Amino acid sequence: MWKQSSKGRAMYQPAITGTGVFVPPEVITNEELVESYNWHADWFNAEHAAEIAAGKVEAKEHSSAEFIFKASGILQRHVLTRDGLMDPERMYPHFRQRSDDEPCLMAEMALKAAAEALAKAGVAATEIDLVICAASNMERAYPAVSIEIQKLLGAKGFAFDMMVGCSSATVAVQAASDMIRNGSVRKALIVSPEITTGHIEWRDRDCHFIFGDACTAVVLERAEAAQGPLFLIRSCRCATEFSNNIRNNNGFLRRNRPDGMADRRDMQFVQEGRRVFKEVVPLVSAHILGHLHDEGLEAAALSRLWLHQANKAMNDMIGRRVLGRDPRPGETPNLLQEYANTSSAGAILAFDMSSDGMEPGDLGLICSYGAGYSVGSVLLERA
Ligand code: CO8
Repeated sequence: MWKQSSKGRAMYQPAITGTGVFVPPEVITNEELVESYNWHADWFNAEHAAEIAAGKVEAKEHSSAEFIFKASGILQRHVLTRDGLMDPERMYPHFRQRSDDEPCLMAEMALKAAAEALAKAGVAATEIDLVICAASNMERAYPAVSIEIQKLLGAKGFAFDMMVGCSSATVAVQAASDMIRNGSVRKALIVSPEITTGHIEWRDRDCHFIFGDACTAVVLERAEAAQGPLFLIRSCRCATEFSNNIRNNNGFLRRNRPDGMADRRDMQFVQEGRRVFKEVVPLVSAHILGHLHDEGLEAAALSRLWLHQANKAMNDMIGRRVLGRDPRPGETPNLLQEYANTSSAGAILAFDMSSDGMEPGDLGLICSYGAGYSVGSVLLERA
């Protein structure tokens, strides 16, 4: 399945031949989350009673499980550990110190998801010649987490890390599939280990409910090399447009700046949720329709729309705008109730868990969106 490019070089058809998911077993329900947050709010208000009375510090209001489900569609989230983040005086997870000779936490998650994706594809890790670790945050600056994963797998070729917020996995699919199409890479592995619990602000009721931890893995290769069922990658589209509405100021210059090492709110995830909602829905809907238009397709041609799992109301609106009607059950899979927003892993999680029943020739589209702003869509054909 290859053809000549206009310059006479071979071009190959890229395909997704395996996906894998690792979801940590520990769960926090909305009720448990709200109970621990409300303890924290009461403890905070008591600790700062004098400043609150003097109008110098704002008192914290209680969170509510009903609000969380109504505003987001989330009922629970999976987390690497509940240890620490349910402690009202701490409110962030406790991870044990690892030596530099042990796999880092992101690599450990990635290996679990990768094992499943490689097994489904029937590909040995030693056949992989590109590893991309695509996630919204990295555990360290260098050496690249992807290179550690490459070594632990025994993969060949090269590896790099990629950070494009919640769109990291789809931007990585575009990069890897273009390399496969051009022949510079034969088999690629994309992993998205998202430790969202490490950089969300659990002490802020506006966002404490949004995220959960998960890792996804995707194997891409030439369609002609596939050992089993596959999805042809018809095309990819990525777009970015700068916005401060989802931001995290933590970074390597932190200690160099005044108050840089203080416990500052902007060192964790910060967002203008309402504005994100209002601005991203039209951006993503137009992006998907533009992608389909460029492919000469109507939305009716899609049998599945695997959207980023950020907010149920947001995805219902995007589904309606793209399809021009209410999505039918299962057409825009929703996993938010169980997993919450798992950042860049979310859309791949939806694809992995909800692609059954598609027949050869059926089309589906993965679309993720988020910080940046960023949006990435991948048009797939069941083969
Ligand atoms: N309990 C009770 N009341 C609450 C709570 C709570 N937990 N939180 C807020 N309220 C209150 C507010 O204070 C407000 O009160 P008032 O009316 O008195 O001011 C009222 O409820 C309504 O608040 P909002 O207007 O904020 O409520 P919304 O209906 O807009 O819902 C959402 C809030 C759910 C955040 C919604 O706006 C949303 O989903 N927006 C889009 C968010 C989104 O998609 N963001 C993308 C982020 S993902 C991404 O890009 C990845 C980034 C990197 C990953 C980071 C990992 C940690």
